[in-house]
Amino acid sequence: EIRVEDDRTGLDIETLKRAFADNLFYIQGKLGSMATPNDYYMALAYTVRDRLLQRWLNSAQTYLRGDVKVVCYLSAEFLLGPHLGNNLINLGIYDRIEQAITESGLDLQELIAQEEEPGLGNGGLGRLAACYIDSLASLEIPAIGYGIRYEFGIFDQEIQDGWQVEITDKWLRYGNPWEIARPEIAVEVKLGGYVDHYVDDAGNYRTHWIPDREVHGVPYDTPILGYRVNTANTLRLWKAEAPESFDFQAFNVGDYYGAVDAKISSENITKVLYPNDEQVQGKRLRLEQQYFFVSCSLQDMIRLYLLENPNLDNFHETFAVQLNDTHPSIGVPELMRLLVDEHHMAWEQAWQITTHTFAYTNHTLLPEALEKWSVQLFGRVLPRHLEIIYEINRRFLDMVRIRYPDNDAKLASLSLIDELGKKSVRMAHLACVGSYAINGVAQLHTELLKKDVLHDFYALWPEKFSNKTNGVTPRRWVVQNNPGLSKLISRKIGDRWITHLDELRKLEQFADDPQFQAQWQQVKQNCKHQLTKQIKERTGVVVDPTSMFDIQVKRIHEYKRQHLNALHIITLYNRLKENPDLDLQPRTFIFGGKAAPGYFMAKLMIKLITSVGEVVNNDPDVRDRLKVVFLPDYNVTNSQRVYPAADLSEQISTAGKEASGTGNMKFSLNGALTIGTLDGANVEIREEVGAENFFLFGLTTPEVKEQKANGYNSWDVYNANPGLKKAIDMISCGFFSHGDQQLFKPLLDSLLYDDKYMLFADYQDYIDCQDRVGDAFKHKDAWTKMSILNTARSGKFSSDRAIREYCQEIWQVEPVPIELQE
Ligand code: 26W
Repeated sequence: EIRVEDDRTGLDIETLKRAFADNLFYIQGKLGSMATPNDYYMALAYTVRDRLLQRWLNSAQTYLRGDVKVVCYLSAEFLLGPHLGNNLINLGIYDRIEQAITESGLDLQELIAQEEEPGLGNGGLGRLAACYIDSLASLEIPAIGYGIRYEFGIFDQEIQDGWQVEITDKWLRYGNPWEIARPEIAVEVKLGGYVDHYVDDAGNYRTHWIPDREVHGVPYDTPILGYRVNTANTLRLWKAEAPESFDFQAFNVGDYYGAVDAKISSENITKVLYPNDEQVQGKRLRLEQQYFFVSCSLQDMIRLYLLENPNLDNFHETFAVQLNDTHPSIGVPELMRLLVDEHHMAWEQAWQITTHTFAYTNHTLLPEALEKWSVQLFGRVLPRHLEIIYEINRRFLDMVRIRYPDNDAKLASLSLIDELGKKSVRMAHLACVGSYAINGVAQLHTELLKKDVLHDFYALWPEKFSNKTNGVTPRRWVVQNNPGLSKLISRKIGDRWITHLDELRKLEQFADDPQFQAQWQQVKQNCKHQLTKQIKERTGVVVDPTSMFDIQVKRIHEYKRQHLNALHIITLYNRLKENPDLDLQPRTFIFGGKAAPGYFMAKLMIKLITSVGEVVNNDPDVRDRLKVVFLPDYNVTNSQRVYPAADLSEQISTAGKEASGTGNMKFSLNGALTIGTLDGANVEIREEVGAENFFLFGLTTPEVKEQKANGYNSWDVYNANPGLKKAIDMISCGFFSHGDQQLFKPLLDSLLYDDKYMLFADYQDYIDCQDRVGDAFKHKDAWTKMSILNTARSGKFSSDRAIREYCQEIWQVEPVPIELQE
């Protein structure tokens, strides 16, 4: 019997080659002779997508039919990174595809590099959402990711004359083979207008919201395949469209342009990702974005639920809805509105369901990042929701009054409405009141939430609070990005570590083994070579791959203190200038990260780094021992070569400011040592890898507080510390700016006269610690041992562990394996 493998599902080399050729011809409409690299990429992407569709449809069907609880992860950001390589690995067909592509006369790496990454996020929070949906699928948990299909994601960064320049991210330009639009299940979202209250014929109080605008939400679905399982969950991102292609009424009275205008204004809602993190702007369009995607998502859940159930009474038993920060917290009054106004449920029952549906993750301690909406703006965009919030607040404060009689201060501090200054809605308070669970993202962060930011809520409901330390997916951050290391590990301990990351502990026994150390060093050296090549290509700077790679990649922010790192570089530079014979460990300092376009100080920090680089890299006295590189356009794709090549990971935020950090975990997993403060998850990384394998410096959170209370004065520190003074004075006198003494003045003034983030307080300890790092790096074997132990002991920081905790302790969901019937 001859078995003909289907072109769309077959996995043997010949079938894969034929499918690839078919897709090039029938989907891209190209012959080999005219195909561009992008055509080849598209043909391959469709070949791979075909092979996961069966899993995707079976998963969706199983969830719909079965009596299963589904996690809905609501996030304004999903920083996915490219899909192709990841899907090849999760499907387990990487090697076969590589062979098929090679035999077709092409290079798989080159095709993979064609993909424009969906950069639908700013940084940590968005990337965490991407790791979590990977783990949910890999753990076979029924889940839907709900978010926004931004037409333009996070901007592309160019460096011109040392400054950041923003370029529009046109990621959809050449089409997106991974998504499928589902216009047949589009939903309607209302905005603006006013609210009517009336009594219906049966004597019921009813509410009617008369909006002044309506938009359609069209879902675009992307499959999220788990690692070597049949589960393929859905990421459902909403695009805003005008209800009609244009407004016929306006058109008929001759206002064609007016009609098209209305269409444009509707579609604006999902045009562009706001590129600020940790800084709220209070813009109307942002509120519209948040409401739009949350309303679409909740309406979608209700539609799905009513396919199988007669009413919404047990909605919360089918859906656990996680709020990724407060950005989707408008979901609380929206679900109330849908249940009470549209489905005519009693308030009390609706509140029961709502408060058993939502759980809230906080991601930041910075006061300027806590979302607040002016009541005035809120009422204009969402008049009915403002009423509902007032009613939630009235009932909530009645409860508070019983708990704290005669305590107006308590009422004011807990209220959903901030009455001081411009009246505003506190979204974190709304999220706390509307959720059955509240969590922070690292132990220290959760403690600080309980003690400071959400202290009053913790006093009310201690049982709602828990910690869920962040994690990252080992599939992308080790298997895909560091194949050399992955193969070395699997040869030693098998490959179960990929889904059970704690098994990396088995590497501990080889940490002293000279042969294993040599192999480990070889892998690191290869990665450093590759990054060296990329640095040359992308910046023109030639670096020494045997030097220590000292790396800080993350959003540029004063609290993350990239400028403290710069002060260290200047200090080393000065030492070398004073003593050219100094026995100094050669180092390459690598930076990467974007600054919010409106954050002047962060942009000036980039200019400082590039300016220091220009001087240092071109000074023949130090050239072979210090190099400074600013890698432009740091994103998921460009980070791929970075983590594997790091010797030293810079995690130097002011204690008490970084909620968790996740880059710190990616570095440690890839065998970098950390120099860091006791902040965020650094605390737990140090606990896991051992204090002797971690370079600790800096004030602790209580010490920061104490120094501030005792009138910390950075000016005095500057005058008392000659090394610091010299570094600052050089910047100030124009040494790094061709004599321009004004350029860096705003940055220096903020340090000398305020130093909100305590750079000067931590300066000397940082320098001393860096000296210990330099000494340690001279002893190759001891360093390699520490590197091995960092990897071996980082298993805790898998997003699989984090998701298991969410499943058991918050969501109460179980795995549902998917059968793969043809
Ligand atoms: C509204 C402006 C805005 C936008 C985004 C404020 C705050 C945010 C995010 C919460 C910022 C963010 O990404 N926070 C990071 O979340 C990571 C995942 O939990 C943590 O690891 C980082 O420490 C935290 O900074």
